[in-house]
Amino acid sequence: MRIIELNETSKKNILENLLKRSPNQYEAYANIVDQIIKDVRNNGDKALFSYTKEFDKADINEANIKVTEEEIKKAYQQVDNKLLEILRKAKKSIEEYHTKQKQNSWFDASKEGIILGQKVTPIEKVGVYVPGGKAAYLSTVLMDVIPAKVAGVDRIVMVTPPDTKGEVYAGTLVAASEAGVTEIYKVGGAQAIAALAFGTKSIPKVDKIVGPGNIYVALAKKAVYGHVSIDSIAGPSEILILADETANPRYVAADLLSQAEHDELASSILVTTSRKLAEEVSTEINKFLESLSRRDIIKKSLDNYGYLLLAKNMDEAIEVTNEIASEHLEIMTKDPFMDMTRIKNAGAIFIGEYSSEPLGDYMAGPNHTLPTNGTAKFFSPLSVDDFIKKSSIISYTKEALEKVHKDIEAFALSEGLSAHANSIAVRFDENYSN
Ligand code: HSO
Ligand code: ZN
Repeated sequence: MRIIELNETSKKNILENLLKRSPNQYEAYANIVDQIIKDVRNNGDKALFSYTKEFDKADINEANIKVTEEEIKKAYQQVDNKLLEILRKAKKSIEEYHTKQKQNSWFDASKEGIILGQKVTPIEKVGVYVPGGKAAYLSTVLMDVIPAKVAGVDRIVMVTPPDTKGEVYAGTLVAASEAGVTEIYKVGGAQAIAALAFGTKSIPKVDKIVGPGNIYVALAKKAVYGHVSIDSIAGPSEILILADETANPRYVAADLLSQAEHDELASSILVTTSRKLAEEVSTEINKFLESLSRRDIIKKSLDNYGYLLLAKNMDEAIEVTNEIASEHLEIMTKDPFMDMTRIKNAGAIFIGEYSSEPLGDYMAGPNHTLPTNGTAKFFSPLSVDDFIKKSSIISYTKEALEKVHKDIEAFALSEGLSAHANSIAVRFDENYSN
């Protein structure tokens, strides 16, 4: 893997190159996606079934679109018991972590005659998109559904594309069922997103759509935003490891490779103050590489978006780490907790040499749906917050309103809004008609 010394030019080039991986680069597909959305919006199920025939080569109709209890039972028979146990263990820790995120409504009556507050309400209906077949990560099914359940979402509607026989991958059905989903439809792609956003005879309209998908799904989510809410648009996986001379090069190499295997567009970056570490990591990567089953994908991803970056000192290393704003950040330095306090931008931060990234993908409990492509500068991990909304609460007594009524009236009149002023004044036997 290439070792690059950090300076203004190399930094600029790397940041530019990394942005090429963003789903924002695929606007060219937006026309096709818009057309599919319009068609499903106008023609409902008819369009939905016909796209499913065209793209998934499956015969789906009103009678077989919804996954039945028998299909779920059959799926359980196909899934290994050991895997089921692991799914249950993961579910437990994801549930525990997300339960801590729950926010309560609050009411504040500290001022005379005034009650102010915030009422927290779960979103009523949520759609969860799950990619088809082997592309479906069972861990992601848990990560998308469990926070919605913890938030108290009433109705979770899952969609996933069928195979050519009109069947859904057994693992997806089992993971969904373990997470508590009972309503699953066999549709995928932009057409499924359109159906969730606008509703068809078979598919209920939801309030928010979450879950990763291919570029058509990502663009469709973007296009229906505003009609419904969406989670963030997930780009390819990323890992950045911040390490000094104390880091174990084998661990660093293995962790860089772990994310590179996701996708040819995945990005794996080491930022280090130690040239020796960078060189050893490069050697270790070559040693591991040949034995890994997805080496072809890994090689492409490392060639395109893999870097071993040499910083002059820890200040520079942390500065570039914050600029890249990686989805995953591992810190393997002398004092990783201290260095963590200087990190401003990262989706998830893994501290110390026994906190390798896949721990967070599967078992630790925090969500693995994280901001990518530098969006950790302004987005957060998927959480219970994504599945709630808040209403403000305001209650004044007559005495409390009396103390401020003149001010409000004057404020309203300064904006030329006499009906606003009047709605306050009328309560004190005055009125504004101008
Ligand atoms: N690392 C991925 C999530 C995942 N990894 C699922 C394995 N399975 C998110 O960036
Ligand atoms: Zn992963």
